[in-house]
Amino acid sequence: MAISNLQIANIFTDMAALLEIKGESVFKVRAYQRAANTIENLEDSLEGLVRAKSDLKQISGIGKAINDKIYEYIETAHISAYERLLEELPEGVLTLMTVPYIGPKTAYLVATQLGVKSLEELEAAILDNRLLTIDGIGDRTCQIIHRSLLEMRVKDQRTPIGEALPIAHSIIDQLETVCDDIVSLHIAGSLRRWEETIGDIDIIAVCRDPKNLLKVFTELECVSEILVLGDKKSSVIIDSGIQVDLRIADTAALGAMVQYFTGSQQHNIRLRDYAKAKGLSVNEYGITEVSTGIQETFADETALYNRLGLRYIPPELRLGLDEVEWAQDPIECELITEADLLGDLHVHTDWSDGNDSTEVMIETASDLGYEYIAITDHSAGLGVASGLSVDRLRDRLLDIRKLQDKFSIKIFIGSEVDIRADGTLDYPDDLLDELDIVVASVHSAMGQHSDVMTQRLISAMNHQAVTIVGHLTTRIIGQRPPVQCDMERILEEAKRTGTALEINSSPERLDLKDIHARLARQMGVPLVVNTDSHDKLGFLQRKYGIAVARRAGCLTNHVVNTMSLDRFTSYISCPKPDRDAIFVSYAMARNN
Ligand code: DGT
Ligand code: CA
Ligand code: CA
Ligand code: ZN
Repeated sequence: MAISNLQIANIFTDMAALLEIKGESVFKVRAYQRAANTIENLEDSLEGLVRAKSDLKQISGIGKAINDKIYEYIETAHISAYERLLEELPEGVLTLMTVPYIGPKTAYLVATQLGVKSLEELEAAILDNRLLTIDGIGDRTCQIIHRSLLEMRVKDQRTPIGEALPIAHSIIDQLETVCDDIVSLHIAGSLRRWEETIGDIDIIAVCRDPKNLLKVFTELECVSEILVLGDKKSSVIIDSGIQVDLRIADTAALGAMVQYFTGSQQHNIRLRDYAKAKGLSVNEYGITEVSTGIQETFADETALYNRLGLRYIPPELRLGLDEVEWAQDPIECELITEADLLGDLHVHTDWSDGNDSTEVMIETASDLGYEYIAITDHSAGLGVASGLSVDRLRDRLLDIRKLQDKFSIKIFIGSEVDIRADGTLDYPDDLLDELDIVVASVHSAMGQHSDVMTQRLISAMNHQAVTIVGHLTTRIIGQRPPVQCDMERILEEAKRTGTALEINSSPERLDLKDIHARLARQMGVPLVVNTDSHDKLGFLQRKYGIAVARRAGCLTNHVVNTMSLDRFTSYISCPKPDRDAIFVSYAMARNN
């Protein structure tokens, strides 16, 4: 069986946690965290590299000790140091650490003092208040841990889009390889709508030999269970546990088929109600005039929407909200696209927890055609690996200023600064003043009460130096719940203080999420679509952030980093509360 990079990365992540519990040096712990991070983002397979006898120490973030352990694992399927660590520590520690808000220290205490070894035992300890006897766990934390436990139970049923989309593309590639008769393949369902999680993957095919396609689909190597093998549809479960449905359509009627199976169900209901009022009835085969019973078919979706007197509705908007009204507006308005972005304002390098050098990150942004980029490594605060101390950031400013001579893309000097638990920032004001861009984010004390968290975020937004609030709710989809806060108040304050809010494109975050981004857009809050890239491939994730912006109904001009360099420079040079006026005039000029 092939050994995946992720398997190895997970072992090093565990080792870092176990070493931390044992009280090993921060240096050593970070070395393992860094190695795990590097490996997760590595393009080449470690197994392949080891089989080719490559020196893994050439990879930045991998030293001798890690190199040897990777060789050991691939050659023997064991890492003895890891197994020794597991033996030394009480049973259950690693299981407990899968619960959000339970870190290594807490896991150790819970396992040793309460003898808790499983998630069921953890729940029992919560219910009879034993968990409260652990140092550092109060009522509030206990409630949050309980909520996380309940969320973990429902979690595994839906797949985050960041996992589902590459899988769908890989299945499409495989089908095209094994079947010559395919005319076209189309993604439908929630995946086409860019929902943040996907129940099952829906694919629609036009094929000269449908029977054969439906059969070879069930014979793909990744298929672990066949649910249906029919004439018009097959359904399978693949090895990652996801269901995939493949349906056959006719070319002439493809439009109605794709429209129907793209959904959402609520959108389809709205559309049918709207059609009914015009004496028409819509189904997956076409549109029928009720009075005559005559059915028309449509080769594409645009023709179908147009027949109803509507403009084409992008799948991202098919939420069953106001999109049918939107599509009646005679004024064309194009949703934002990836090509509209002219800069990225949240980027990490190997100076903090990124994996690529500053130059590589700048080059990549430049190749994307960006006019500007902000380098925003972490501040030194608690909770973030290898943030920059005040002195190191000062050195860094000089460094980056020098780099500017080599590039035509404008490099903004910035930082992702921790918003501390009390709402203050993690660098002194005079240093913050020297930065062009400050992304302020929460990385610690995420379990605060809603009132405290709301006030914490508002304090940060009131700081003159804060350009953007990053990944506002800190959620990790399916793993860490969002912080509790009063979103409407925060949006009002963002508008009032002239602070932009980030749509973080990382598919495990998507933060702000679609409905909050929509509310922000409606309230006139400036938005920014950032990738939060930790390596050069990270920039490709902008497609997920753009999808959130599109689902929020954003046009180009609702998003600040679509401004030209000149306009953006005047935007950030302006004292904060006045920035809103610049944004409003930009947003009013639709699609200029
Ligand atoms: P998922 O898979 O839970 O992430 O969400 P969808 O939207 O992909 O749902 P799925 O796979 O059950 O069906 C795909 C689309 O087909 C759905 O968005 C709308 C349409 N559809 C399926 N079943 C029904 C139905 O019973 N009624 C209506 N109106 N539409 C349906
Ligand atoms: Ca689906
Ligand atoms: Ca389905
Ligand atoms: Zn962050």
